[in-house]
Amino acid sequence: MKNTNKSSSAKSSSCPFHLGTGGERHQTAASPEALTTNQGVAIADNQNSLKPNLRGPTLLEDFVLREKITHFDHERIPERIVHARGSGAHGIFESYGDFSQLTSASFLQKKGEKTEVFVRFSTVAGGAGSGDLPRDVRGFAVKFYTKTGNFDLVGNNIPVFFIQDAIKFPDLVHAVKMESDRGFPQAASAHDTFWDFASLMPETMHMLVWVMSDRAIPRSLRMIEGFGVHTFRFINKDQESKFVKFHWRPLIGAASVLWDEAVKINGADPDYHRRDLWSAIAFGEFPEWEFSVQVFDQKTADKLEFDILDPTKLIPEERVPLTPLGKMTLNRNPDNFFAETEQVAFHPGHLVSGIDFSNDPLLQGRLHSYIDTQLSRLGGPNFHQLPINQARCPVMNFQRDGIMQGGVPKGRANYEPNSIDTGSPREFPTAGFNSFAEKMSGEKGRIRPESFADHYSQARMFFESLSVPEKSHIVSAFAFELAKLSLPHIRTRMLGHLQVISDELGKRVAIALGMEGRADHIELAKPVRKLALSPSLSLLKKAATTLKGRAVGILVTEGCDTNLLNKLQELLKREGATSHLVAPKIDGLTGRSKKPIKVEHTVEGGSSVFFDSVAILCSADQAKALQNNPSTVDWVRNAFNHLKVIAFVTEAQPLLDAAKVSADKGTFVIKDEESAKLYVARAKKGRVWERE
Ligand code: HDE
Repeated sequence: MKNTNKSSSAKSSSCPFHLGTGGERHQTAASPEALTTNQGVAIADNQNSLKPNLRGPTLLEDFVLREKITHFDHERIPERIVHARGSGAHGIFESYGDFSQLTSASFLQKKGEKTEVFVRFSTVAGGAGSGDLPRDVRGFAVKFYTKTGNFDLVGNNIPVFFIQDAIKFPDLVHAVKMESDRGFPQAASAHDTFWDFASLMPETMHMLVWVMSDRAIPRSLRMIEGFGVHTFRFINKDQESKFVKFHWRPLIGAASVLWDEAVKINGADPDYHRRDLWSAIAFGEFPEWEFSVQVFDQKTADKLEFDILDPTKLIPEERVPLTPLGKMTLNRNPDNFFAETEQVAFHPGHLVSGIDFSNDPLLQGRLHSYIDTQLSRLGGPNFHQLPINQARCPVMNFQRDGIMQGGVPKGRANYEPNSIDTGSPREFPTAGFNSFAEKMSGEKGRIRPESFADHYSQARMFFESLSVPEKSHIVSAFAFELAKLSLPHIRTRMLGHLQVISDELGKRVAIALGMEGRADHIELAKPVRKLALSPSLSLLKKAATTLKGRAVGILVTEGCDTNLLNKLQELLKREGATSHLVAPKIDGLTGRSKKPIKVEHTVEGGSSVFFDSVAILCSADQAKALQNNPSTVDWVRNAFNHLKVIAFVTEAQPLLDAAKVSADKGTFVIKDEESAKLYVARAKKGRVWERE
């Protein structure tokens, strides 16, 4: 589709709108093109509206003004009711091989087959202008522009969901978003209505434990896992079908921040995740994910303790391992945020041959919602014509007209079959989309299967599969959220549920709240079962030993050891980390070598919460001076409190003393390359959990 905002002939020097170089107002380039209206009419005056006299009212006939203001008025389209805040990127998916045994999906037929993708990551509850680090689920939506049509995998970074049936979604979203009478809180689940709803809906329990876990406060969008959540089907060319669950795994490892960091980051840089994704791609550090499926047949499904159609349950990898299918690399930032990230329209119903739905009642409801939402969000039924949504293969049908019709269909026949236009498209039984021929019988009704009734066993399995720090974070998160409630009966009801999920969880949260013995009694539909643990659900147990994609903050001062700084930066670069210089001042800094040092942040602007690890390279006299500087002391103190591995030169000791940093397994004195290497080796292992 052509960009219609610009006259396509305007580039030619013979264009009537190509201005000369003499005397025009506000002219910046040597020979600029004329400003025009959207109808291509050159604008003579872009500074003053049309009036009947010098001090008179503005005239209705000023079409230049009215067009400009009208367009401006509608610059924001209605934001997504959920997942409003998002960040997008273009990329490539590359198939690892020929998976035709499993699926006839065209993008999985050949090793090395490349398919363009566009990905949009998002938070769920907040508005488009909210911060990047609330405690929330992250959307992970991928549009594959395959040569046989677009396939949208519209998933999340958590493998299960809050509810089992689509009919509850508006209730869930109303409950979690800002309360409708007061308009707050923005992007936060820590309020009465969310916990009221959740505590009355036991099916939310498993998801609640996930949302209170570290998964809900990711370190970076490059470091989240992704899940299709529902069970889908693969179908091969012989119409044989297997069930699949979709997974994305970040190649640099999944990681999270601490809650205290999340709170501080949201204040210090609400665009932290968006900036991080954008910068990584801009600097050629392309984020990568492995795409896998858990493949299983009906026999395996029958053996599982849960119904595979229940989206509040997962299938542990220990039961059905992942089959890697390919790799996705995000390698290009959008050219225009609105045109691409905002206007991209995902829909779980955008499916290609070889993939099919399951009867998961949550997925089934989504199939209506997404196309419906685009009608008002993007203004009509032609949203597929927007460049970001266009299929990369021919689109040929008899759908016509409608608001914002961007095409000019030719020919007389706009129906099928027809005998007028012999070249017009026809149905294609062999390679067209065919649904799996599933046998169905039974009685119609508003019903839910008994096999969906156990809401606690997997919640317990998840909690008990985690490491000690991860469990503690869940306890603190529940305590934080429940302490925020103004209605005590919701708190005691929730404590009742937590007690059922796990004795340990219930007790620890109750103690943290000072409410031991106050939990409500919860009537269970089914007894809780003891399930085998699934260590693969723990982020820490499978944490990558790497500095790839990680950021190291280096505090430098006037007169610091430039030689050591260079060596440290070189070592970090070799490990794939980026180093960021932070100093008391942004300009005019010189090191011991008297050479100027280019600084990226001041201490106030470059909080240590932005970094995965820090190094303190100050000169002796500056360390003494900075002892009395609260921002610098906080910078160091926060790094220590947030369990970061810290390197420092001996000259920095007074500053460390002021920040009450005591030596431990995560603090390293560095003086030369050898000692810096020891620091780097430990920093690769991540946080100093012993310190927590
Ligand atoms: Fe969505 N969801 N959702 N959702 N969802 C939307 O579609 C909806 C659900 C997810 O970056 C909306 O275009 C219903 C599960 C993502 O543009 C809307 C139900 C999962 C995104 C909608 C669900 C998701 C959305 C809002 C229950 C994980 C952002 C704007 C039946 C598997 C996509 C839009 C993007 C967006 C409806 C449940 C993921 C209103 C009715 C489960 C990642 O159509």
